[in-house]
Amino acid sequence: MTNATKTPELDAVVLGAGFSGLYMLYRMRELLGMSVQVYEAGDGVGGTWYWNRYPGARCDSESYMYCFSFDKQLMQEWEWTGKYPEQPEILKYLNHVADRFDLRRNIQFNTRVTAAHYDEANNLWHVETDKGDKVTARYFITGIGCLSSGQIPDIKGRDTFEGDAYHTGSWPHEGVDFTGKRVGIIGTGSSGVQAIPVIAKQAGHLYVFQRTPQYTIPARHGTVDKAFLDDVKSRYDEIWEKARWSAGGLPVEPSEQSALAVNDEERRAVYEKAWEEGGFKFLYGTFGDIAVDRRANDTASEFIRSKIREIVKDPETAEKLVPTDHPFSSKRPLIDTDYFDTYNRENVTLVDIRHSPIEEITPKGIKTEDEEYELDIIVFATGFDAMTGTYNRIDIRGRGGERLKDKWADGPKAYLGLASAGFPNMFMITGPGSPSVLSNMPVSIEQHVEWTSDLLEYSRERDIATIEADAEAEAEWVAHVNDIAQATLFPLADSWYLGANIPGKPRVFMPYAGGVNLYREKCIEVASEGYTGFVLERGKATAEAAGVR
Ligand code: N01
Repeated sequence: MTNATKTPELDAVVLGAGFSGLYMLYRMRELLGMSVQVYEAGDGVGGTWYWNRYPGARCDSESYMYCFSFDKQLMQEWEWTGKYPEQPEILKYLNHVADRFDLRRNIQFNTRVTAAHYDEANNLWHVETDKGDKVTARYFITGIGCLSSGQIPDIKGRDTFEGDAYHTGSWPHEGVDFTGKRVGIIGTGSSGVQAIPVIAKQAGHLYVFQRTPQYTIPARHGTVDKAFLDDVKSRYDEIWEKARWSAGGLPVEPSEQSALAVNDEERRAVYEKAWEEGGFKFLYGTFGDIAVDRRANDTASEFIRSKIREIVKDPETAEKLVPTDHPFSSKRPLIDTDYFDTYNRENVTLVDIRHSPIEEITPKGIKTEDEEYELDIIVFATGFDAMTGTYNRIDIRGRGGERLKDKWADGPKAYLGLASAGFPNMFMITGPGSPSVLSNMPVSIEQHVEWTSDLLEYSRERDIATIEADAEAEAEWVAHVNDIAQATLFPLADSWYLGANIPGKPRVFMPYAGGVNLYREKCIEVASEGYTGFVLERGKATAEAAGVR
């Protein structure tokens, strides 16, 4: 890219108008008075919640915690209707936020950033879009989400299918009518498990192509109790503070008891109660060692297996649905509504593709080793090239023209998941190496946005022009992220956390598993010590006058 200018046109270019981009824009514009241009590929705000409109899509965090906390009035005035927020309601909320804070005027929709190159001579970023925009900015900030590049497996004959095919992560806005149709769905992760019961109610027949059986806990979804919400609102500050200092970004009381410290009867009673109450409490609120101790985990895994066998009436189908190849919660834990029950419906067939793999997609449907299934619609609930996929699709180049994609060829390298050495003045909101996907996202997003904007303010006050992660600090952090993951049960599953769902992707555990609380503590420590692990360089003019570099 050419056209180097000495002074950037903008203080910042921000990518994405989801939770991250919206709050970054608000913070930089309103609190720091900076000029910001947001580019958003969709034609509206919402990020993940703009794209993922598949039937049954909703969040697994309870609604009162799946929102912003930066504006007390906003918190008081918004009324959630569902216990868990459904996709249309979250989208409505984010549209409300965009309007309430007049954010749209700095967002250019239908525009994808294609390239961002750091210009060392002028210390600025040249940013280009697919609409032909070319702008320069001091800071380049990504709010591109962790799960924004959909993955459709390269199955033989994929493009020959004559019916309609959809990926859950880029669902048609007008919806899909499944009435009376023969539908095949591939994938039983969070998206599949949510979509399957809803599609089954509409479809003529639904075939679920399952590669890995899943543990899933009932959500016990319903409308949110008004008295409960009123109580929450009267204690919101306290509740949020608890979430900020929790491991998962939720105001739950984690159990400290070991699953191995109680007898079988007591343990079963604890699991039963959590199963009845529903949601993530089963993971956090039952026993403290489920996610780290294999023997403790076995008790939880076995309990869920017993529930599957209890719910699913056909024993053969039940056995196919029972997960045995990985421990509970080593893949992303799931919560569902009527998932296992759905397999009791006459119009639903489970196809075990672990034992009879898909050979090809034909013009008529899906052909496994054993049978060809004729279909009108195929739904790919096959996930995402998580955490790094979207970065790799943008031509990001740092010092000396180094491509981020090349630097990350063996796995992402970022200090605190916020910045990468060699890419000055670039910041990632919930980047790899931060708690992000292992936490309630809005809590982590707010922490990143606030920490980053504090750093920008600190730098402005001191005339610091270049902020860059130190390579040594980055290497230590990446090693630390890996060490923490090794102490958990996460490495025991083939999951997208490890890049295992993408052929050829390096097997590296990407999010920080130490918890939102420990991570926050580390970020505060880094800031209070003058941003240790970052190299801060002053602006040329000031530096020359002061005789420093
Ligand atoms: O994707 P996934 P997702 N042949 O990668 C299967 C968030 N989210 O979209 O397990 C056959 O989890 C794959 O099988 P296997 C949440 O963080 C949140 O469901 O790899 N099957 C798996 O079953 C979540 O974790 C919410 O063997 C293939 C499925 O496709 C993340 O997004 C809702 C295959 C993919 O599951 C991703 O969830 C939705 C192939 N070639 C999503 N390739 C909520 O908050 C893949 N599969 C509620």
